[in-house]
Amino acid sequence: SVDVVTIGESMVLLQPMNEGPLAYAPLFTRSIAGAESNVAIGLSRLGLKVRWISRLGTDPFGDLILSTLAGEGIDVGLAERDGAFPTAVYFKEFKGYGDPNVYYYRRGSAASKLTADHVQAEWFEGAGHLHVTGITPALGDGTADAVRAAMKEARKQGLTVSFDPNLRRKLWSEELARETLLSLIPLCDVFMPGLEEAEFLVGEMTEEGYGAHFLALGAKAVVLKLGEEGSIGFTPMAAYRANPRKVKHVVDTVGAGDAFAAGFLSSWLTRDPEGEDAERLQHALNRANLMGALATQYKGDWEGLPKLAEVERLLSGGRE
Ligand code: KDG
Repeated sequence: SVDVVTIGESMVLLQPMNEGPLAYAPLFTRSIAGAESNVAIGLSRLGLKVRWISRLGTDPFGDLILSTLAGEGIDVGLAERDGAFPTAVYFKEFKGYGDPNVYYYRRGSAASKLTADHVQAEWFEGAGHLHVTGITPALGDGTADAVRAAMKEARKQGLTVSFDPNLRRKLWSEELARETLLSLIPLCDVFMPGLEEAEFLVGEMTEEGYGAHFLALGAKAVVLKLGEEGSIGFTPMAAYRANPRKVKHVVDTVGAGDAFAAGFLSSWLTRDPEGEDAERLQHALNRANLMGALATQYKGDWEGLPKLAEVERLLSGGRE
């Protein structure tokens, strides 16, 4: 059986060895990344069984992504290969402060050719939960339909669904992004936007206002990421604010939201679902904040993510 299925594009990631303008970066390290596979790695390290679904070229970079994720214990057996289109690549540019810039080389990739016709009932068989993001619907002509079809099929088979809007402004227009992301919220159980994304979607409100608004759209839990301020979660029964986990030195913020999602879901999906909402939110948000914080301390989207024993040690007061 599988705890979590996730669907989305992963790319080869090239990171300059040094800070500074990408145009003058002569040396790179090579990794892989993608919001959904970052979540998959986080969940797998925390002890959950994860299946990752995507489309890759029949190229060496596709092989690299598969072997990396398989090496993390993730089931990649249902990922498709497509000989007609390539695996995508992206680059980071480190400035030495703030969020790194990202440059995508992904238009026309194998994953961007995902359509609703590809969505298979077997992707969800024996699984408990589906995690999707707002990146996939931004990728191609049919990818939004594919995400919608996957969310519906998952629900039909009794899975719960989480949705991180992961707004990537470089990938689509504001109007289409807003309309599409809003239309997917009623299909999810757990909606996990950042504060800026919430504002992008529905305009400026209080945190409580966002919670109430997204619950009214159909989510059963809303998790608002507040960055350095921590996070706050809402269900119809409860609200809980979790203090941020302080970090000594931020190296790379890319992937922190995915680590947060993995931390939240690893708790939310596995602890007593009959428990009190406030207590469930407290446990899940504290783990999520820790995971997000740890992800920022290492270069790369997921390399710094901890295993479960380390998370438990740190949350019970252990030192970093
Ligand atoms: O959340 C991290 C992602 O942004 C990164 O891995 C690349 O998937 C990616 C994307 O589309 O931005």
